[in-house]
Amino acid sequence: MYKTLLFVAAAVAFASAHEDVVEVTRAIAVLNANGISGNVTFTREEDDKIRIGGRIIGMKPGMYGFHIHEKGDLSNGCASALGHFNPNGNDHGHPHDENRHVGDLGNIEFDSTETANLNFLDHLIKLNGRHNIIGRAVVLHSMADDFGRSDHPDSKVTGNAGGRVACGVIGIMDYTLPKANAATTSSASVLMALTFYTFVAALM
Ligand SMILES: *[C@@H]1O[C@H](CO)[C@@H](O)[C@H](O)[C@H]1NC(C)=O
Ligand SMILES: [Cu+2]
Ligand SMILES: [Zn+2]
Repeated sequence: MYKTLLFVAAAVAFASAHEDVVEVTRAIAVLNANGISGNVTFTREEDDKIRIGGRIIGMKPGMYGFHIHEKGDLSNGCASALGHFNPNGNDHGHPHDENRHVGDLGNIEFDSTETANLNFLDHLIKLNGRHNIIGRAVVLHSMADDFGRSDHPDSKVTGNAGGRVACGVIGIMDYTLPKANAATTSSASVLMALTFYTFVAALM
């Protein structure tokens, strides 16, 4: 009983503290380099999946590797974005693989008008938390991603997708703010929990 009460008090305190966080619901990256231009949006949908949308123009018809790279640092062009975003130390893979980098979004296809219309879901990238892609970079490559399935030495690291032809930093577009009084609420809850703890402990 005593342990249950303590747990409830702690849970209440935690839930209130947890509210005190900005929740990003939509993000955008703008690409503009080497005659390639476009906008890529990332929208949070049901089940916390992310819908990738937008349009990129300027590549010859074909499939090209498309990833989230670790950093939003473009101070030395797309190179300083470093490698694929891989917080779990996995191998490079196909977006549907269990073993993949979080940043592995596979290939995007450019049609005969040199346009790629993006509209697909990913279950691993997120706009908040451990798999958060905000502040990192989207990178478009010069070749198709082989999903880690070829004999090329780079296959399991980069998908052997070639050079980086365009990149953009992923920024916040839409978000929900925590309630203005959330900080007060959460410290009040912690205080309540502590008082409660002392009270219950005194009864033991
Ligand atoms: C990207 O968005 C801007 C602003 O809405 C728009 O003018 C531009 O045409 C878009 N680019 C592409 C390739 O859709
Ligand atoms: Cu890449
Ligand atoms: Zn990868």
